[in-house]
This record gives sequence, structure tokens and C-alpha cells, in this order.
Amino acid sequence: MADQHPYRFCFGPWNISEGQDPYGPTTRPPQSFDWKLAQLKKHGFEAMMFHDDDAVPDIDSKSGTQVRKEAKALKKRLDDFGIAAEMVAPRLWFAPQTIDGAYTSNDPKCRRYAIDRSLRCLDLAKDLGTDLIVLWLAREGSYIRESKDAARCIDYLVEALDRMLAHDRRIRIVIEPKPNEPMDHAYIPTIGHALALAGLTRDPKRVGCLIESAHAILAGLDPADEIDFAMRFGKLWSLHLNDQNGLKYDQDRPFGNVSLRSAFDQVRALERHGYGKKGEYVCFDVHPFRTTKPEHWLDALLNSRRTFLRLVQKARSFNEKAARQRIENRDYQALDQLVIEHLLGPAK
Ligand code: GLO
Ligand code: MG
Repeated sequence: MADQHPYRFCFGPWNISEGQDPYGPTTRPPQSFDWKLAQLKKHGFEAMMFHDDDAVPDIDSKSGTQVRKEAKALKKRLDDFGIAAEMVAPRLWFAPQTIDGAYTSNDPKCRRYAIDRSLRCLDLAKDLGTDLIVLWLAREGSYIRESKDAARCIDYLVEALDRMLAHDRRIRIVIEPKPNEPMDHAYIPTIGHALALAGLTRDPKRVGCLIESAHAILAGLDPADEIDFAMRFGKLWSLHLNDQNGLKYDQDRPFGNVSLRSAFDQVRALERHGYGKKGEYVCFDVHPFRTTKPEHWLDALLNSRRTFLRLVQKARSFNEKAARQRIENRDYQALDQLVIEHLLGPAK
């Protein structure tokens, strides 16, 4: 059963984080990239996600030739480990040029910076052997509504995507929507927005999306419905599973931490549509708790994967026939309890 699952797992170096929050410093000592890569391998994950500057630190200060040299050296190290690069994401929310947004900044010079950096990211992705570019549009939104024209910002986003699609005809772009944080309101808050934006680009076939459970919850949506929606369009090309306790700051909790039932529904939706069968990875965008000791550093990731695999078993052993009967009989009360009993397991 679950040992025959088609799933392959991945995480990013930022998921082995040091415990800092806006109100306090780190609680664990920093670790080198090589240590993180070794941990990923040791624990049986098959791919790593990269920000462009995880792959090539200080990327803005380096020449194109230098970036490509470092990217090729990294690819060799990944090959030696037997680890794939799942994707590369331009980190467009750190630099001074992105203070007022990246592609949607009011300053044309800053918009140019964002596009130039994205094109370098595409070259980097090619050197790392992946065709997947993730765009978490962190600062593309507003804090002061009147400061920007939201319709013009859509044009800016389309222009940026078009430049990337034209730069490399092989790459695929996945948009990772999030409704807020760091912005008050993001321009692309949901999967529906992401796919609508894809439709305006020069090559919609190469623009898909990535669902993060916590981001869907922050938008007041059901992550399982977002999965069903994206997969109905054949557009779910990556996934950040985690959990979130209601409408507050982005929490990146372990998968299933808040709602086991919602996690079950997400896994059931993935199973129903065969997520992973075209090579898509299951990524966990989770962070250890601030209180976590260094010796338990990987537990948020390992527990998320364990919970995921347990829920794959639960999805595969769910009594679909009994569920169908209850649906036909419009006895949703009994259907509800069927799910609850299944998740609880046999009574002692
Ligand atoms: C933040 C996002 C972030 C992205 C990552 C990849 O809320 O989830 O972690 O997934 O930077 O672009
Ligand atoms: Mg994410």
C-alpha cells in the first residue's frame, strides 16, 4: 500500500530554520548548506527546493559567468548526492530594489531589476537541471491601497511572466499564491487568481500553480478544494504542505498539526487525481517550533512526511462504497461520522 506510493519528497534549506521571529533572535546555531543537504539525503528526501541565492549566495554581487560557474559546481554536488533540484525561486523580497514590490514597484528601475534578476534565475535553473520556476509574489500587493493601480499591476505581472517565458522556451512557471503577509493584500491571493493571470500570458500552457496549505487557509479557503480546482485544470505542478491555525500570521506548522481531517481531505484529493505521477514532488514548507532543540531539528519535516504517509494509508483504506451509499441517501450526518471514525481508528 503506502510503500508503493508514487510520492517523492522535498524541502528547502530555509525549512531547517534557526527559530528567529519578529520579536526575538535565533534559538539554534546556524548550519551550513552542506550539512542541510546531507540531512536531506540521510533522511530519504529526493529533491531540494532552492531560492536563487540559496544556490548562489550574494547573487546580486556576482557576474553572470560567476553565477553559472557556481551553479554548475552545485549541480555536480547534487548529482554526487543523487539529489535533484525541484525548482528555483527568485528571492524578490530582500533587496533594497524590492522595498515597494518587485515586478509591481512604482519605480521603473526597480521593476527592471526584478525582471533582470528573474532572467538570471532562469539561467541558474537550467544549470541546476530543473525547468520549474516558483514565483511566490511576496511583495506584489498593497499596504496603502491608493499607492498603486491594481489593474496596471496585473499588466506589470504579465509583462514579467512574458519576459521569462520568452527568455527560455523550456521553463515552466508556477505561481504560489498567498493572500497576505508581508503585504496587507496581495494581488494574486488564490489559485483562481493565479490561473487567470496565466491565461493572460504569451504561453499559458507553461504557467501553472503551487498550493501551500497555509496560504489557502489564510485566504479563508479549503486547501483540498484548491487542490481539486488546480488539478481539474491540470495545473498543480508543485505543492507546499503544512498547516495553519486560523487567520493570523503565517505559521508553517507541520502537516496535519491543526486539522488532521483537513490534511486527510488534502491527501484524498491528491490521491484522487494522481498527484506525483508526472514527477511532481510533495514539498513540506514547514518550520521547526522556536522551542525545538537542535537535536530535533528535522522533526517538523520528518513528522510531516510520516503524517502524510499515514494519511495516504487512510485515504486508500477509506470505505468509498459506504461513503457513496451515504451520499446517495443524502445522509451527510452518517458520512461525517464515517470520516471521523475512520480517522480515529477502531475503538478499543
Ligand atoms: C512564504 C512562502 C515561501 C515560499 C518560498 C519559495 O510564505 O511559503 O516559503 O514558498 O520562498 O518561493
Ligand atoms: Mg511556500
